[in-house]
Amino acid sequence: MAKKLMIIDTDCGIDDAQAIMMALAAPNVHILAVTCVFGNAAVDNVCQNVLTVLSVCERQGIPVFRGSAVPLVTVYDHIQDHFGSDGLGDVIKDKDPKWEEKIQKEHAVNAMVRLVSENQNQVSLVALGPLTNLALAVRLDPHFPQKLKDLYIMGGNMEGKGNVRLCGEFNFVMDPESAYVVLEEFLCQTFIATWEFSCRNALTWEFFEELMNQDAPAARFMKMITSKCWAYSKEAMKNKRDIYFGPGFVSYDSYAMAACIDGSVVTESVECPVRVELQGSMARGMMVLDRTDELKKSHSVSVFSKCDVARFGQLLMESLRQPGIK
Ligand SMILES: [Ca+2]
Repeated sequence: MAKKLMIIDTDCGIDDAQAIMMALAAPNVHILAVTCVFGNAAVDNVCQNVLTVLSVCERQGIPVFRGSAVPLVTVYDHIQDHFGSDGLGDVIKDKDPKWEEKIQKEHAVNAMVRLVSENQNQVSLVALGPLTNLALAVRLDPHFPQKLKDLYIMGGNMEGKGNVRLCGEFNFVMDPESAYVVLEEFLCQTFIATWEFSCRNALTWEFFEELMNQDAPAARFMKMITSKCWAYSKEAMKNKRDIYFGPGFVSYDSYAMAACIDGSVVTESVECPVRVELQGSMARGMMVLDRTDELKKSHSVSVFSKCDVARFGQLLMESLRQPGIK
């Protein structure tokens, strides 16, 4: 069976690391590139984090590209240290002083445009951070979206609930203009795993323990980076998320990735046009679902609403059993 070609665009925090490992573990996936964007950490940190993840899984052959360091219009406001200031829980001591030499010289956006042009209608793009690189790609090449096979996004919201803002999700709030451009101009098949979708399909903390305590380098690495991170602390999560959705462990980016790897993970979706709000003091960056066709848009997207949590959990488990026996 031909492998699924994939480009992963990431702002590599802990959940991105988990999602990348899931792609690395998937036997049906060939990763063409990992492209980096600011978000959970500054873009240079993101590059280092991706290199670290690839090294833990012994997959250093996959090219890593540096992309946007700031949003399209606004200033990069590092609103919270959700996963620590380096994006991976601030626990990694031995940073590689030569990391920059391992990053490709080509800019991430140029690489995306090139790789997708070379493999037209074959590449799945999985976007796990702010959508700045994607917005720039469609500006560089207006035909970029139609050359994609499909697009998977972790971001936005579907019930008007937000994490970093009252009704705004982190990736979209970090660069609302880019999210707007992508959702207006990427007319390819598009799948969205929103914040609420991930939270509604949380796994139990018992599952989290079992996941982290597997006997493999990837699991030990994940256990280390989640060890001091409040976002992975059962006790510390008595916050907005628990108030809305009840307790549980959520690996946000992994849902979009799992859906790309195995479509059967998603069992129900809402098909409708969507738009990102760019104005307002409360709703800027919020995604709205147009179920009554008020916007008169020609393009609909699939917004995930239900997930096969058991299958999702299985993909997570397998992802931390790396590197596998060769
Ligand atoms: Ca992310």
